[in-house]
Amino acid sequence: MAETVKQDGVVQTLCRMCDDHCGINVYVKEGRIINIDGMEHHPWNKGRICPKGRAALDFVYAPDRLMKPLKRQGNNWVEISMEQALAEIAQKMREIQKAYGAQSIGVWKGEGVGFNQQEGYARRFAYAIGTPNYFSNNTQCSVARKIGYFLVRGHKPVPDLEKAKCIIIWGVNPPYSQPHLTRMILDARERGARLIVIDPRQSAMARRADLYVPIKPATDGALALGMINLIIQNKWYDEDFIENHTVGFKKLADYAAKFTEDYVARETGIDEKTLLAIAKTFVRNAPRAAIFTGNGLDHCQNCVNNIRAIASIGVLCGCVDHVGGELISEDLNLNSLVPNWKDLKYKEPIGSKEYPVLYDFGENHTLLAMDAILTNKPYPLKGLILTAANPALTNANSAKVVKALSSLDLFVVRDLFLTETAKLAHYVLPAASFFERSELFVNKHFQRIYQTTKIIENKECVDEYTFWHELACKLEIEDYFPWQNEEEVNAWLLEPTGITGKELKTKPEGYEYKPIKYLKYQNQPRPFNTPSGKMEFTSNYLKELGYNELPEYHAPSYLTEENEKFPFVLTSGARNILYNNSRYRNIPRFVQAVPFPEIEINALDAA
Ligand SMILES: Nc1nc2c(c(=O)[nH]1)N[C@H]1C(S)=C(S)[C@@H](COP(=O)(O)OP(=O)(O)OC[C@H]3O[C@@H](n4cnc5c(=O)[nH]c(N)nc54)[C@H](O)[C@@H]3O)O[C@H]1N2
Ligand SMILES: Nc1nc2c(c(=O)[nH]1)N[C@H]1C(S)=C(S)[C@@H](COP(=O)(O)OP(=O)(O)OC[C@H]3O[C@@H](n4cnc5c(=O)[nH]c(N)nc54)[C@H](O)[C@@H]3O)O[C@H]1N2
Ligand code: SF4
Ligand SMILES: [Mo]
Repeated sequence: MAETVKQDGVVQTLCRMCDDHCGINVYVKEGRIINIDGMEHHPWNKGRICPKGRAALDFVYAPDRLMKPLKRQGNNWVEISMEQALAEIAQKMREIQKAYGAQSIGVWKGEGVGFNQQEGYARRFAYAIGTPNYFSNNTQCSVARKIGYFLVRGHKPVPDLEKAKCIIIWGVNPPYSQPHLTRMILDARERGARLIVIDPRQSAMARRADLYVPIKPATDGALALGMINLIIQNKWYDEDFIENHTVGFKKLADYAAKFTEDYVARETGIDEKTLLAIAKTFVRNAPRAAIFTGNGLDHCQNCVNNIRAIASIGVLCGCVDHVGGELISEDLNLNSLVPNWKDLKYKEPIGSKEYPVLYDFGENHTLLAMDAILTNKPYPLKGLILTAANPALTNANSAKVVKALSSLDLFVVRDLFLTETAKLAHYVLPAASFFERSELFVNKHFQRIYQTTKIIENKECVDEYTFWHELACKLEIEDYFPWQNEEEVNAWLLEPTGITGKELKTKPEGYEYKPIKYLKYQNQPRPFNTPSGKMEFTSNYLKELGYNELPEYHAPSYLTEENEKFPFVLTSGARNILYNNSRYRNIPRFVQAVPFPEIEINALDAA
């Protein structure tokens, strides 16, 4: 039974059943959370919550939730105290470090805790123990988009959905993955904005669109370059913006010339008329036009360059930071938990040779970690401390993942449940849920900061900070984690901003740290965060690494290596509203509603 921290009544905080952070009211009575509903005046979800949010109680009070640290003994689990577990883990870590070096231990943070403060702790811990091997779910999440956009623009834009006159929904499925954004898009549609959906599947959003574009998977780069070609040939671009703020226009124009209507139609399955309609609709409404992208573009071959091409369209049309266009959100100057990696003279991180760009963007490849564990190349990876991830289910090639994780000398998993991944561990540590911690969260769409409230407590289910802090104490590296608890961390993070935790408590709907401004790049000496300070249609950084400087299109292998035995193409993702990646499969009413994995297939193909 959880102990309550909060008195009876209503606590306003954020839902963290997915990474969207909707505002919620949490009703507490006699030591227990008894109900949850949406916070009316929260600008993000405006009182609405999805079924996962409503199921937060089933998650937090699940009967199969782990309440005690477990240690594997042969085929059995034995309960031990947190104190003993941490002491034994620290001892084993020292042995591995002595035998194989600091780099032989990896730290892994999963989507269960998202990309914010909790990620900062894990990265900081990796740095503190001297390993370059930090892994996260991001290798298989949206890092391709981050890289693609940053290479062209130096930032990842936020589509100004509320003011746009044309919205392209490209490889993203908001009704299922970010439900409240759907309302924003449909509101824009009601106001007269044109809606185009580019997706191989006729998604729910596609059925509401003015134009639905059923593209062949992973050929999005060809479509984008076809649009670019039309825009350039017809001089539909923003000459002024290109002249003053971009590099590589001529080279891009020459390259895109290959993407004629015929060629694009052959690659993508999109005919000439539709291609023209997409380009014209976008251009007519630009600069109040925005492309909203998602995982459909990340999870395929040629993803980074496909995304670079897509990122170039709004640049050509002057949508950058324009009202109703693609905004540059402004950050808040919080203290950073992540030290500068490049300060340390590390041994080469796993995957940094094969994927140097990924590494430059702060990630190491999780799939290559499996190879390193199994082959000891480029060097042994013997220990792994993993929190909030279930790679045995969520990483590609599950059989290999299971084999690799089972062969570690030390595998520690922190989770709320004994997952398929946890079952492979030597130690499983019970983790605090989001109701059991207080953290800061920055919503870049609205430029607001939030502080969530700790509502309940379970003695041995410590929060992420306490875990890293206590393990650091055992390893005598506590200087990196000098704060006594998360509240102290929050105060330190806030220090440079002048905002206090006390102030945040009075603003559950969020504290607007900066009002949204447009065209901020104008009159700035170095307007964009790219190597040239301009928007880059061509990348010298990539060229120096031996890659093509242009957003080159390569057809996916299912098109170039046709295989009669396998005539169909499977795309995964396209989320279910009840589940979040591997999560919530233990909630009985969800399992009842959707008991089996589902696949969507055309009836003719199925026949
Ligand atoms: N309910 C729920 N919500 C979630 C999650 C969940 O599991 N369940 N997961 C969360 C996470 S971690 C993430 S990263 C986000 C992801 O959410 P989104 O970014 O929306 O990504 P997906 O739902 O994977 O896929 C989006 C769309 O891309 C399409 N698609 C597939 N291949 C291609 C292609 O080659 N080209 C194009 N143009 N489209 C393609 C799919 O058919 C799908 O409709 O959702 C988050 N929200
Ligand atoms: N085939 C296919 N594979 C995919 C995808 C796809 O579309 N198709 N999507 C990919 C994407 S976008 C992502 S992000 C990854 C996600 O993959 P993972 O990083 O594995 O994330 P999840 O499955 O969301 O959650 C992992 C674990 O976090 C635990 N958890 C929940 N809350 C907490 C907490 O507060 N603390 C701790 N310590 N643990 C907690 C949950 O119980 C769960 O076991 O999967 C990827 N895998
Ligand atoms: S979308 Fe649903 S699960 Fe995600 S934060 Fe909002 S209410 Fe919670
Ligand atoms: Mo993700």
